Amino acid sequence: MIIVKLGGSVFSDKKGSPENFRENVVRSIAREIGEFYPDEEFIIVHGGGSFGHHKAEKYGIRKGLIGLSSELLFFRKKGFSLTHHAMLRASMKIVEAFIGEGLPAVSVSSSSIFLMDSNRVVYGDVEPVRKLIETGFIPVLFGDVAVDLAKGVDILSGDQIITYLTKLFKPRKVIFLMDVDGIYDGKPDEGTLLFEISVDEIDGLIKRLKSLSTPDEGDVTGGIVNKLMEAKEIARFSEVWFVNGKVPGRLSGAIRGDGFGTRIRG
Ligand code: IP8
Repeated sequence: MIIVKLGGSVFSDKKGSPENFRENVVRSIAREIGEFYPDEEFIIVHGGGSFGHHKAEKYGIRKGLIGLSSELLFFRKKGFSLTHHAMLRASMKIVEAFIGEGLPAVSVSSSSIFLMDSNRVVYGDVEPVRKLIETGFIPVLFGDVAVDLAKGVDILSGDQIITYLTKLFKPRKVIFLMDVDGIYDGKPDEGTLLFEISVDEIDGLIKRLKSLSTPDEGDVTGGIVNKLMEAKEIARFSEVWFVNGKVPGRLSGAIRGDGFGTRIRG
C-alpha cells in the first residue's frame, strides 16, 4: 500500500483566488497512479489549498469553541460548516479528476471518522477505509475540520491523518507531493535540496528552518515544519518521500524508488 499526500499547493494556488483548482495537474497525478493501480493499493489524502485554509483562518476554527459569547459561538460554528463544505468541493473535484482517468476513487469525509483532543487525533473509525481498499477502491481523505474533545472544534491536517493511518495500515511508502522539489536546508529558493535525510537529522533541520522561517502565510496547519514533525513519526513505520507533484514523472519515480526528491531514511 502507498499513501499519497496531495498537497494543497499542488492542486491549487494557495495564494490565488478562493477555490482555484489545477485540474490538469491532478489528472496527470491520477494517470501516474494509474500506472501502478490495481497491483498497488493507494490511499489519497489531500490538503486544504485554496479551499480550506482561507475559511479556516477567517472563522478562527483553530481557536475552538470554549468561553465564547453566543454571537461568536454561532460565527465559529457557521465557519466550521462552511470550511467543511469548501473541503467537500475540493474533494469532489479531485475525485472527479481521478474518475475521469479511470480510477475508482471514493471520497471519505475526515470530520465524519476522526476525533481530536487538544490538537491531536485520538480516534479514527477507519474500518470502512480498510474495507474500501480491500474491495479495490482508492479512498480519498482530506484535511478537514474536526470535533476536538478539549477545544470543541479544530482543524485536522492531512499530514496528521497520514500519521494516524500509517500506524494502523503500515503502508510500504508515504509520498508527499509538494510544489517544490523536496526538503531544503533553508528556504526553497535559497537552500540546498536534501536528497536524503535520516530520521535523527529531522529535529536539527526543524530547528534550523524555524529560525529562518516567516510563518507560512495562508496555511493554518503549519506548513513544512509541521510536515517534517509528522514525517519523523511516519518514518518509524514506512519509507517517506517528498517530491514535486507539479512535475510529471516525480510521483512515479518515488513509487518505483528511483525518484527525484527527498527520501527520509528510517
Ligand atoms: O492542508 C488543512 O489540511 P492541510 C485543511 O493538509 C483545512 O494542512 C480545512 C484547512
